[in-house]
Amino acid sequence: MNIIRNKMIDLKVLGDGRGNLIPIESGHDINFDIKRVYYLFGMQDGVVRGLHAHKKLKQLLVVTSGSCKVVLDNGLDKQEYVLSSPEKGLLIGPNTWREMSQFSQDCVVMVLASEHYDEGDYIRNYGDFLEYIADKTNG
Ligand code: T46
Repeated sequence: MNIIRNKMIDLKVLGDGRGNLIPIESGHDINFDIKRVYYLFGMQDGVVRGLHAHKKLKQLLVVTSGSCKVVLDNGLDKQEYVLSSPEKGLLIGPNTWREMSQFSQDCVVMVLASEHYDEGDYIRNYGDFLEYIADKTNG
């Protein structure tokens, strides 16, 4: 059902005596075209973000500073990830409920997205998400 599998990927680090550089290119490092970039920062203690799924959107999350926890849920199973390195990216496909929490004070989450912003692509109610998945699974 997911066009891309949710998974953590290693990003290619180019480094020299001046520091590090990580390029992320469509078609090379990720298998979708990047139409939008946004980033999350300034999260307070105890905050939970996400709590929604997307019908079509594919994304790569990179925590460029600090750390946070991400729980991904396909309606059957949940998988927990700790993002704490700018050298890792979490690929999230469509039809995946996500919850982000435990943000460190210095956390910055950069997101590369396959589509422009479209509120119509969001499923923001968990019950609706489970129904949506059940409908897809049953044909
Ligand atoms: C996701 C996680 C990781 C826009 O106007 N344009 C945008 O490109 C985005 C992403 C959001 N917005 C508006 C919509 C809301 O009024 O900004 C506000 C906050 O968005 P939201 O509550 O959806 O933020 P998060 O952190 O819960 O979720 C965001 C993305 O929306 C979502 O796609 O996967 O980050």
